[in-house]
Amino acid sequence: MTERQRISLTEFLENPVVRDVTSNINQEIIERRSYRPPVCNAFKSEYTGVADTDKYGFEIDKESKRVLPDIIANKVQEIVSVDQPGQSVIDAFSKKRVIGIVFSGGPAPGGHNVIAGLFDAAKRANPESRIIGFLVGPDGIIENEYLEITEEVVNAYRNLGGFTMIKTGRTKIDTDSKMELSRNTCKSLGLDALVVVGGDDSNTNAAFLAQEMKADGIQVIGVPKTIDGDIQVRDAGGNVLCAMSFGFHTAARAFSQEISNLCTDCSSDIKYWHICKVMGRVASHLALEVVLQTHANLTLIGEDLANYVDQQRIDKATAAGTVDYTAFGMTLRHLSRVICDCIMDRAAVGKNYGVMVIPEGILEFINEIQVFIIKLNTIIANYNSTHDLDFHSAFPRLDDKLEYLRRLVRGIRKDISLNVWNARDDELFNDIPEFFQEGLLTERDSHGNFQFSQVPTEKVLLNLVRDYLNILKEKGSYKVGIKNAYYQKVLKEDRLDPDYFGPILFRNYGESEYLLIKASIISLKTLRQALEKAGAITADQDVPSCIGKIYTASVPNFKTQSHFYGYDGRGADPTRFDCIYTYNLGQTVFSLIANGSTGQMAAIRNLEYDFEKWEPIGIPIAALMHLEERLGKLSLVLEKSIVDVKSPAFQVAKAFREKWLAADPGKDNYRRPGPIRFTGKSEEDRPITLMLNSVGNSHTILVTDEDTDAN
Ligand code: FBP
Repeated sequence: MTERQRISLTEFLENPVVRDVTSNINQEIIERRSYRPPVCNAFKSEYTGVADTDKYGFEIDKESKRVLPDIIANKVQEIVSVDQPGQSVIDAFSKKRVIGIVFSGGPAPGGHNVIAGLFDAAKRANPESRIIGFLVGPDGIIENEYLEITEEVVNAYRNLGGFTMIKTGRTKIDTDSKMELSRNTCKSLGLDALVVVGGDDSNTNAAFLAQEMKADGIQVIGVPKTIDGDIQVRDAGGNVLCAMSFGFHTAARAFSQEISNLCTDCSSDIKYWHICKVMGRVASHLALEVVLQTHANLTLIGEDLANYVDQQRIDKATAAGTVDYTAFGMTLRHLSRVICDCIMDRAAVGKNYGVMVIPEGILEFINEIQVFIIKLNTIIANYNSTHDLDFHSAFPRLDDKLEYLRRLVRGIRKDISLNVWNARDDELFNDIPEFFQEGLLTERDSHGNFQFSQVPTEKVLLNLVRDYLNILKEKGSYKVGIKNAYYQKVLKEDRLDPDYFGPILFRNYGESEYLLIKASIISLKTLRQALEKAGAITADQDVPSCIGKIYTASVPNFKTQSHFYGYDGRGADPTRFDCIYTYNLGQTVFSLIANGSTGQMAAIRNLEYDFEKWEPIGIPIAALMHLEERLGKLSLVLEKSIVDVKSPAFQVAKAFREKWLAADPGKDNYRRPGPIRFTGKSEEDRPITLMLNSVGNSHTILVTDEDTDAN
């Protein structure tokens, strides 16, 4: 044996292999950093212009007209290449500029490429232009904290996920003093333009900043970011201007890979139901994309539940000459019943396992819960403004909050003039588990949004599902189906006649591949009674062990594992789609700035088609705004786009619902999307929802009752 060399740990750490495998830099990062996304045709020229177009129209909100007068007349702008620019165009385009950029809200993969696209375009137009990144979100503008973005900084983050370069934050510039401080920062830095990369609320902020700083000559451009995919813009005529915010594709693919792994795992050890909550504060776009990517067994889409009508209840009420208002919209209890039915149906064919996807924002679409959220929003907002105190600091413990609500009912607290909270609310609220009460009373974010990510929605639903499954178990309707061939084998091994015992034990003997124990047999005691009653055994005989074995195998055990997919996907490195999309958004931002636009959101039209068809545009933000309840009062905000249950993507997912539930003796129908691959060919290079909607939009899809199952 060769003698082993003795070295110190310090020397060992210097070993090239050790150094290599412990380095922060690996091949993936090197490849990502060196990748240069292709640019849209318009950006191939040295100069670009913007052309106002009247092709698209909007229904303008009166309030928007009133408070955003200087940007309300903005039109959609198409970015066009300018091949033979005049000197004035060259001068304006290539002027030395200082451009500030800020990330606002939750991270979304691709943000760094927005900066890279902007940086490259700005430096190409004038190498002396400067890009400034405000640190930790809008607070960086308010407090004048920034990072000078250099070539070196940009190169370190090209095509990489997160917002790590300059961080992000959720502060809203919503008071006169914050607006004044922001304006001072922009002026003191000599900014020509400010770029706000954010979601619906942040683009709302961008519009107000654009209005505020118009007189100072500081342009403001928004960029549609959010993994939630809820910034989708159409004009009044339904023309798609922005099919999807950036980051959605990556997050959905990241979640899908994890969830697909769970599909593989659960169908291997066949003992768990995996309950996967996926992000999306309100809209269920991510859940919809995940089901299309993975074919998980059961996916709830909030928007679909809101439309639910319980025909049985209506018929019953009509027959009794009454109206049942609870028949419209899904209640939590009813939803748990729907879930239980799916679980039971799979168990009946021996599949007591599966994968269920629950959108984070599902509670938004459950009427009874939505009412609580709105009422509590109003109460909290009212308390804060009446007392100039924060409700959550004033009542830090759950008990204090509940006592405050009780006092409202008893009329002891007169904080709320309108009667928002009554005895019935209090009674219903006290009926729900403490952790859920706590969730519903959780602090709203700075934009007044309910923080669904803080509520263990899956736990709420699972508790109801478990309770109901226990009832079904006691009633004898929830059973694991026993494969007939297995039953035959087990009985024959013990030299018993399967055909004799079959009709005694099963409700469907001889009719089905999977046998279901009779509903009346719910314990060893009732099993023995059934056998005795049929004369198969006498009172002093034991239940044959093979029959005991079959019975035990038929008893369902609902074992679950819960998962939350959100922050992990938000931090993923962008898909190639998001890399290209965001880099071109950055280029679009620069074109809008260089052509004097303000109050516009950079976007790419035709994202749903091949790259060659992509068209960079500017969308007027003010025209998209409308009044919405926030922090208990109406505020002007950008409209969130939720899943359209008439969209081709949803209709396809719905048509495959039964097939993917796979409550039949056949195989499961899971799809393996695989990991996010930066290089190499992948079947779909953009969200499946977008692909289906683009194919579907060129057809009129007629959905009939018979179409509900595409098996
Ligand atoms: P944005 O709308 O800011 O992009 O954030 C969306 C989101 O990722 C939601 O899906 C989620 O509900 C929320 O952020 C979580 O927020 P936080 O990071 O504050 O926990």
